[in-house]
Amino acid sequence: MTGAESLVRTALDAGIEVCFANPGTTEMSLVTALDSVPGMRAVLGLFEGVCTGAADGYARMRGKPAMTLLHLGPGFANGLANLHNARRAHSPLVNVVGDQATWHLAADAPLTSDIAGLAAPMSRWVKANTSVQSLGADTAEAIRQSLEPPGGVATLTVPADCQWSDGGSVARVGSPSPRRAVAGATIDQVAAALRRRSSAAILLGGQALTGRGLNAAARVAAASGCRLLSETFSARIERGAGIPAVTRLPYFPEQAHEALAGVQTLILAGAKDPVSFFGYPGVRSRLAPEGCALELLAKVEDDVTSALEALGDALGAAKLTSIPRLEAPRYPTGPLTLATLGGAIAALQPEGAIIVDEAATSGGPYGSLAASAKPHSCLMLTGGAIGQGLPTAVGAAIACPDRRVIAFQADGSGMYTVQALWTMARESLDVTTVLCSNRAYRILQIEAARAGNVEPGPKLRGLTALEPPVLDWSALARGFGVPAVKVETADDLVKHLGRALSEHGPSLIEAVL
Ligand SMILES: Cc1ncc(C[n+]2csc(CCOP(=O)(O)OP(=O)(O)O)c2C)c(N)n1
Repeated sequence: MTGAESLVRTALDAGIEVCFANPGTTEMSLVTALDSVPGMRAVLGLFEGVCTGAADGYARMRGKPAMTLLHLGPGFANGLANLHNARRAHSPLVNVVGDQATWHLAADAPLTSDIAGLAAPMSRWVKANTSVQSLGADTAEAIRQSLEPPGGVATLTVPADCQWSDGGSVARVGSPSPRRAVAGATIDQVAAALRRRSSAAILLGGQALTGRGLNAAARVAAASGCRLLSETFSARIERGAGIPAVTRLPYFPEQAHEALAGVQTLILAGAKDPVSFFGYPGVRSRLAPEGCALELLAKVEDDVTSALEALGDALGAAKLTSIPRLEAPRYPTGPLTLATLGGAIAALQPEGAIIVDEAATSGGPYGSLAASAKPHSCLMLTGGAIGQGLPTAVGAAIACPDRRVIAFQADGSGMYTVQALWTMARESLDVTTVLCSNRAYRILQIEAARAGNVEPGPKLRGLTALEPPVLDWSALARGFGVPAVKVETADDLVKHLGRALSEHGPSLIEAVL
């Protein structure tokens, strides 16, 4: 068995089913092994950020890692921004990065670089494999490390000669540690705080945003009268009719302060003490009001859902009865605005849809309507590194082929990893992209205005406008093999979105705002 075959067999035995790849010469033995050892789906991404973002989306939906296969330092570096988002999402993910043959490293050939140095900031575990004999075991350890709660990015570099040489052996993946159970004393302490304080809120993150977590949190809220908030950017949140709704902590600090105003005790359940996305002059980093007491119920790596359930029991909470109604969908008509755009998606999204939300400033109204739409999962931009949406949609569609994916996508962000459209076409994925064409980096224009720059100069205007020339998204999508239309009214959006969602395969609707 070659080293490459030992790696693929070890991964297959551990349940890894997909490899998102953009290979080069130093990975060709691994590519060959993907044929000689059948069983793993190999998906080509035309930019490494597509591969890493897709692996992130896959992990968020399946709770287990996909593999990426990337080419040396430069190829790996192209995937870093989406690995940053994956790290913030606590997604289990295994990067396999080819390296020069062990004996060729010292020659310092042009593509040689410090891959471990590039990997460290975005990975929880990095190892350089150095022998064919240990490649199976190194692969198994990478997989185990990715699965250690709450999940994370593991990166293994594999020299070309360790891949092609004989002498490989399959290794078994050790069990990751279970999630830590929250101590009874902590549950009692938080229950006491909830009984004592009139104004408390629970900030939910990670596992707390699963259906089970949200139900448990809603019981706690019903019994104690506390408010429920979710972190601003969730890796995954279950939402819609029948699922308890929570208030998303707003992005801008003034609005976040408002959402938290009057909270005397903030309980953290799988979320961190919330901070402002950026520092602004005269604005504190922390968002909770001064003097607000913090209670840590569970860290993101803990068994957060069981802790919430135990908290409900400690408070004597009843079973959950009231759940949001499904409001009859009303199809918007008239001009295309953010409200009609959001209304069309909320009305038409099928049950069980996966919404990948990188709509940026175009997403606000939809966010408020989503709680009463059909139940769905929503994946958000966890690390703020834009260009996550389209790749994550690819990964989510491959993870869940029987669910419809809607990529709700801002135009500026979409351009970073636009090649993901080609993978959607190549793999015939059921992804409907609703592209919000506002032809600007609107958020940066808003930030400039907030900073007092109300009359932007030509450079600021030039660096935040995406026209001229206008990005012809319908033409771009068609160029990547994805059928596309351009719509300029709500009526046309409803018509084309309805049709796109009823057909198999990818499509893109360019919504001109
Ligand atoms: C990788 C990366 N590069 C640059 C930025 C800075 N940035 C944040 S938002 C943004 C523009 C977003 O524009 P768009 O996606 O069109 O959304 P809009 O603000 O127009 O709604 C940029 C360039 C970033 N966050 N991440």
